[in-house]
Amino acid sequence: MIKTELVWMNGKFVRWDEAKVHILTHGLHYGTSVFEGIRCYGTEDGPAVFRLKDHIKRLFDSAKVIMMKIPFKEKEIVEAVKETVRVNNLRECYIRPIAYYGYGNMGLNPMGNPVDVAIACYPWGTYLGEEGLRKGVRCKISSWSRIDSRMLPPLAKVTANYANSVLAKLEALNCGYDEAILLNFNGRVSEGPGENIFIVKNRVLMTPPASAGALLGITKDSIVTIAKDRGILTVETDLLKEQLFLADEAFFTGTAAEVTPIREIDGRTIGDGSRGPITEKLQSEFFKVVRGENKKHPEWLDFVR
Ligand code: PPE
Repeated sequence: MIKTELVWMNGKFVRWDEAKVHILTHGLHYGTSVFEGIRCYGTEDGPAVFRLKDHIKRLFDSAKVIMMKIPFKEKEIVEAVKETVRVNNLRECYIRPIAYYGYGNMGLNPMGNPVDVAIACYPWGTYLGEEGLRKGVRCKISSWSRIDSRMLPPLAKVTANYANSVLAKLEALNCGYDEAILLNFNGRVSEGPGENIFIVKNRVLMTPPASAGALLGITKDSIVTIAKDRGILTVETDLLKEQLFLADEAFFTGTAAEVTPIREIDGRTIGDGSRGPITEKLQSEFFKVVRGENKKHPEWLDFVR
């Protein structure tokens, strides 16, 4: 990981190497934290954070689900994110805000602990490799099911959820694949461990709904909007894994993953085994929007200067 200078912790900047927590931090033991992943891109008007307010809204929504009270206002965190990018003098970066039950009491009841908030930012290139972005990645349908909302809340970005994602990721890597695809308890396609999933079939874009356990992804929403701008129809619908195998194209979306084509799933080649034409169009449009080259969605860019 590439270090930067300063990390925002509870309203103050501390040096990167001093941004530490106590070993008995509640969130470390019990997964009682909520977080976001945000990207800032370089534009001709300087660095711009992509859909910052939407990400911070989702951070507070995640906190609400786990009954955590973040001791700041949404607006304060929005400003703090911009300030963090500014003081670190970064043109492009990944931003990781986290709110966690801190140090005070052990035991499952988190309520006696402070809620601490931190924001770090650092350079993070492509999530699944430069080649993955151009040619597509190879995926394994996971033997781990996506968490079900009767166990853990898949629509909230709670760190506890990510044990499920980590298991799926490790399995896929150990089996020689690049990434996992998780099915839910009903055997329907849900999402990747850190990405939403789309297929293209007969020129129609299809993606699982929230009720399939898929995060309300901000990149997903952006792609649906960009597709609509270009007259491409999107339907949110349950998908079976055979529909993935028989898709003309498939791709992941996510802040970290951006728009990553999928070229193979469990040994089946998707389409012609490379980035499909609709995927390519949406991907290139997405990069133009985030870098301010396509000016159709100015409301999505928050300039840091
Ligand atoms: N599903 C999950 C489970 C998920 O974690 C993410 C983001 C998405 C879908 C896509 O959501 P959005 O970023 O709003 O388009 N995953 C974050 C963490 C990835 C990581 O490895 O860490 C991210 O992309 O920042």
